[in-house]
Amino acid sequence: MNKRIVVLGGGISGYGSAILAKKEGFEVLLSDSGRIADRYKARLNEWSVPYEEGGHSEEYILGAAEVIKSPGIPDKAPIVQKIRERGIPVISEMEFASRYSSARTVCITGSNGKTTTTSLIYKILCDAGVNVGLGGNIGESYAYQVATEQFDWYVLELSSFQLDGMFRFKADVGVLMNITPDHLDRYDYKFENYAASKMRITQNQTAVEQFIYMHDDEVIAAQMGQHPVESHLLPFSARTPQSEGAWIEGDQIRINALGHSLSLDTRRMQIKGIHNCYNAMAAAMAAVAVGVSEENIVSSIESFGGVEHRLERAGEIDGVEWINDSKATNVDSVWYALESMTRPVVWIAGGTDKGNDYTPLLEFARAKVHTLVCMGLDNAKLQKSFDGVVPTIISTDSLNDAMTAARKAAHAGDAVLLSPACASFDLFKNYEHRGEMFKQWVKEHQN
Ligand code: UMA
Ligand code: ADP
Repeated sequence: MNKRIVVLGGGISGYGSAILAKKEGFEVLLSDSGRIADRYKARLNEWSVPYEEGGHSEEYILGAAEVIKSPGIPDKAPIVQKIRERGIPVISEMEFASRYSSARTVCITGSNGKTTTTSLIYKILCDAGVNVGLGGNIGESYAYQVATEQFDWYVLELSSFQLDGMFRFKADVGVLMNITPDHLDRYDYKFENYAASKMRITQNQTAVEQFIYMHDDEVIAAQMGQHPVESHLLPFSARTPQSEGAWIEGDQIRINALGHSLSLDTRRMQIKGIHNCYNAMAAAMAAVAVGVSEENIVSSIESFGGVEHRLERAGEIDGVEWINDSKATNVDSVWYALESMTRPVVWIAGGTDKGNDYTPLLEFARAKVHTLVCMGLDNAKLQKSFDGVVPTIISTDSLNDAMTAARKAAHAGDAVLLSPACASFDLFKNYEHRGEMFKQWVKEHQN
């Protein structure tokens, strides 16, 4: 029997998969077309896992029984196309690792809100003393943890790229936050392909497993209309009162799920905005499904301070509040950022445009933003989109200039919001770098 497994990509996903494959007795090669980081090499050496870098040994790879592909490698990569032509199954780290784990899983996907909701569920479970691991599109490799830890539960954040390589995997509790356009370059620029990928969160589920999803999302509703879901349904909604599920009544979040009822007072929560109500509703129902008590859920959600770079308060200068929302790299996340603003706004936006359509932002921009500071190497599209909508538009091409302009434009009682709607790669290494620089500037300019 062919026991050869090839792992493509030597990042966090690949190194963990290769170690698990080795532990399970496969003949394994980790192959990376670029460089493998020293920290991963050290771990691979520790486990005597063979690896290559700077190219893929085609002949050897095409003799594999199965290939585990890292999520960042697109299907159009020549080596992946050749593997598929040979009919060799291509799977993801999640699919592979789940075969060797008896732990149950809470899996979270969506276009926005994955990391916040995943982190919140993980916190609730940790606070309640559940023996739980965290993985997927966040933190340590899931496969590496399956090789080295013994958890009862995993909370897994899943990107569409990870879901694409999952076939027999079944989430015990699946969570779908929303589906809005993102990553379309990987889906032949067809939104329906991306939406179908997100719906894989429900695959193989039966009435015994729970599917927690946003009831108000029309794309999800359309998908569920086309491909009925077998799972036990737990919807969350801002509008429609549900018989079972979660909804909002004034300042209260009501949850009635799996025979448990609880209420959350949104005024007592540290995370703000309607999107964070959705995140809290989803997290609370997931925790109910795991078996956490009502009062533990309420106290853990109330003490959750949010995740760095997501509407994070960076500090105050002369009565102006500075907010770091550097992770808002698409239009939908900025919509929720502007929605949650209660002060007049100086808005810093821009960067590498992903084919954005800014129309959904016009209403909030008109009502709440008095100055737009564009921060990017090419600001023309942003300027044109908000010309005549926002009274003052300033174009800058560095963080320092953008911050100085924002400080000048802001009055006491205003908020300066960095919520770019764009990727960061024109001026920064990544969104974290952009957020760090923003916070650093605020710190240096506080008295
Ligand atoms: N590579 C090849 N051959 C190729 C192309 C690339 O070998 O043809 C190699 C690169 O040289 C590199 C490796 O593949 O060394 C990178 O693999 P990767 O991009 O999949 O990166 P990982 O470090 O393994 O991280 C991936 C996810 N990255 C992406 O999906 C881009 C991580 O999500 C995830 O946490 C990790 O697996 C563990 O499962 C990050 C991410 O940015 C956070 N996700 C996207 C997002 O959130 O928007 C989806
Ligand atoms: P993801 O992991 O899906 O990128 P994050 O939790 O990191 O999601 O949040 C990314 C951006 O989206 C942040 O700007 C955040 O404020 C915003 N956001 C968080 N939750 C939601 C949600 N439920 N709907 C829309 N936007 C959200």
